[in-house]
Amino acid sequence: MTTTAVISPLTRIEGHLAIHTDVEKLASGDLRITSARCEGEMYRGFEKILEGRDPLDAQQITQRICGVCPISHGLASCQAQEMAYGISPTNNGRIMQNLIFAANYIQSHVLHFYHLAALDFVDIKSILKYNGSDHKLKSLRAWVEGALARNDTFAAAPFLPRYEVDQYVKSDEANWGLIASYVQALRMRSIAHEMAAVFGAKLPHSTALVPSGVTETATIERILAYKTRLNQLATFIEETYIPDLVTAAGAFPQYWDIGASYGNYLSYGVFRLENTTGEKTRKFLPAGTIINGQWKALNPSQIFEYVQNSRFSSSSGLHPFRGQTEPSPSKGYSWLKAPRYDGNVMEVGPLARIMVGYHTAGFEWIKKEVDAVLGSLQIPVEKMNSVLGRHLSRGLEAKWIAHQAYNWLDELEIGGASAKDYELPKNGQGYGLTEAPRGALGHWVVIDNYVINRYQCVVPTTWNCSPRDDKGQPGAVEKALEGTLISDVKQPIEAGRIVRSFDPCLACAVH
Ligand code: NFE
Ligand code: MG
Repeated sequence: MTTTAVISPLTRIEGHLAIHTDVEKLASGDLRITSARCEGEMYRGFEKILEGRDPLDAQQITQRICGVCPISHGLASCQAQEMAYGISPTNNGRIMQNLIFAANYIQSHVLHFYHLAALDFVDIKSILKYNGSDHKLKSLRAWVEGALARNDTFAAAPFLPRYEVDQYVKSDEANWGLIASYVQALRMRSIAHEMAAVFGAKLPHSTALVPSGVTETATIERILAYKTRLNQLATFIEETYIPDLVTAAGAFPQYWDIGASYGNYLSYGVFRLENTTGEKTRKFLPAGTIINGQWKALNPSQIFEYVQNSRFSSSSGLHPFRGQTEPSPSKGYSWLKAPRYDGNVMEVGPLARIMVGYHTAGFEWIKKEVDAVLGSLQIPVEKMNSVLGRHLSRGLEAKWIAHQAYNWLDELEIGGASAKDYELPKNGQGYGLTEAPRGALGHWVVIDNYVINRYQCVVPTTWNCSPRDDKGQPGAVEKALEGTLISDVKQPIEAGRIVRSFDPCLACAVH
């Protein structure tokens, strides 16, 4: 017997995503997802908005694609323009860009674990049983009680589980600890935003990012303002985030075996360590691809976007330098295009960065770090291709980036040049490749007669949540859902956990 399970909207992500699955009942009585379709439910049109505008508007306008990862879009745009203008960043400009980006990364990873994904695992209703003396938890309990007494489920959300299933952390003490971290994480995110604003002027959408660097200068006061906040975040990551991650992994060990996708990974590399632009630039986390278990260098000419199953009438299979964005609402099943690398479906994101780094020559430190953690958990590296592997990757990255940010602060030269002067060319083209917190992000710009002629963004969640391509290959999330056993078609929490492990941002994906 075949039936369907639908999650629409999929909450606790950014943007509008629906998940449609076909489910079969096995002879054993188990329910199993046989196929899945990810539907990006809205169109935004940033690529069209940019056409005809001054190229220097792009790093400001594209930041508005998303309030969670604006710095990624701003920096991808700056790098695309650097290539088009034939310029490179200054030393201080590049380092301050890294510091702003590091803060945005930490904010995003903390957001995802605590405020988006954790409620798939934590029994948030246990707050109603709280009998301890922590004043924050007591006031939270009173707030939820009040909302429930008024029958105001809107106010009580997100402190009510969407699904009434017996699949949450069992111990009240463990739940209360995780809920306390949830509350603390809100404060940590605001500290991360302040930290980004030290060199970025404001957050979420930084006004300071420009091709070749930033508009702020490095002063002792700013370095100290950044460092005091970094100290708090680094402590939170080490003493709260990573231990909570280990607690969650220990409570749900089956999720090392659930949610595997193709095992093909793409990373553009992130945090420039030298003053150049392009795929050869040395970075803190490296660029590369893994296809069928084989590491290969990144070749950006292998990126194409397909639209046979997407709501676009554009030609299918175009490289982003020739990309088109022609909406066609009655066609296909998603507002996402389907990016492919040399025809392959690729997973992007923290897991992809870590698996690429794990196999990249010269980055043995990544392998050593990952092996040490997996050794302590007694998990083989093959199981990283899973729900828990994705969560662990995010936590590890947050730790590494926080540590590295101290080095960048030390490298800043007080009062050094933050950016360069340059002439805008009449014609030109360029691309900027970076890694947003959610994965590989590229912007491609073509300039004609001083204005943007074409602008294409290929975004992390467009890779992960893509619909089927012209060959019928399911996207990475669609593939990860196939074969999953679920306990209830009306409450498919298992599917929600898989999709959220990718940290989707549909606002970005449809751009
Ligand atoms: Ni809107 Fe973004 C990140 C980008 S995701 S969050 O990270 O680019 O698709
Ligand atoms: Mg696009």
